[in-house]
Amino acid sequence: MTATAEHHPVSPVRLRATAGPGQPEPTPDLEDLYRGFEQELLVPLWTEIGDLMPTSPAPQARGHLWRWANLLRLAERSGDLVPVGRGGERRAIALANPGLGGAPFATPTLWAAIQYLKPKEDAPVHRHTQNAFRFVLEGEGVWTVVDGDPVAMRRGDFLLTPGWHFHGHHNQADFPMAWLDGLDIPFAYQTGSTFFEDGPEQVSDHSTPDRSRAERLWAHPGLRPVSQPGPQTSSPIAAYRWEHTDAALTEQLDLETEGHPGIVEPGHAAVRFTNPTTGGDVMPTIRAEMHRLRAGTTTARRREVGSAVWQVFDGTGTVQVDDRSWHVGRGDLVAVPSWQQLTIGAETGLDLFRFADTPIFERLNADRVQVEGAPS
Ligand code: GTQ
Ligand code: FE2
Repeated sequence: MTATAEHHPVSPVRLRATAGPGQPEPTPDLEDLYRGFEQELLVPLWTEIGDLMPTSPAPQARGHLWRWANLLRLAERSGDLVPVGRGGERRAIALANPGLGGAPFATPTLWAAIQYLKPKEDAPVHRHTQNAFRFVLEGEGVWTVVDGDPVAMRRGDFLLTPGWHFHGHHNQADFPMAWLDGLDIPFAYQTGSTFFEDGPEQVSDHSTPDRSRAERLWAHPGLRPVSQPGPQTSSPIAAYRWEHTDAALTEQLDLETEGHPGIVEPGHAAVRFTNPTTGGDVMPTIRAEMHRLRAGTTTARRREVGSAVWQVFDGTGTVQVDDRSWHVGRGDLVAVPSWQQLTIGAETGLDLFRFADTPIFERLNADRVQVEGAPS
């Protein structure tokens, strides 16, 4: 191998001289110039401008549906065949967006996975800079232990594991449990901002308290402990319980019936999980919400900068992303890429969990929302 070849073993850059608006005349001299660019790993803007700077977002990610029944079947099979322990860390199976080249990314920023833990299994303790949450579609019997604080997981609960907190999971029941994990793994991966550390192999505390210490300290509506002033990066509430989320949505719709304000749009109630120390999103990179549509309601067509994943919690309906539409039921998951039009129609009453990367774009003043029929 020559010194030059070592410098540029194989240039990944391939440039083609093509005719077109704003393009120079394809000539042997131009081809020569382009080979020179390739040699030096250079790319001119004029061949790339359409892709790089579209007039509005043209994401590589695609709108896509994953059926919960299929995820669950494969998770159960993984339970038969794949151990959980140090190294693999978790029996978690990620949604891979078909537009993202096979990477285990639901969207360019968001990881979504089904995780499966069999009776009496422990998922080892670790911590990482990635922010994580769990959302429970069905089942119970697993406790996630966050910095030594065991947090029960049950249907409808939304649980937090913010970045750099040690966490492991243990299943104390006689039956397996599956749930949804959401993390900002793709964002951390693609920006090279990832740190990871092992904790003890075994979860040290196998106790099964009904309420975590974090909830006992923090989860009282409108009340915060005086000993803990000041804003915190992520919400200290380890678990947002379904009974509270459900009651908030029920009351929004009841208020609508009584003629009072509070809903998003007719027949559509929604709540956002928040950090009580700031009033903002639960974690720096992830927004999470619960939506409830009355039977027969269709949401306004809406698009926004940033990507999201929706999971049907209960009921049936249709989800349309740009020109694709799916009939959905309990547990089904849909990835919604940036700036693609979303419409949801409720066949029955429909409850949906949603998470999105919007806080990133808000922080950068790059957020934008467009709702059809609303003044822009
Ligand atoms: O449960 O700690 O789906 O670290 C991916 C990475 C779950 C977890 C995932 C993780 C976890
Ligand atoms: Fe983790």
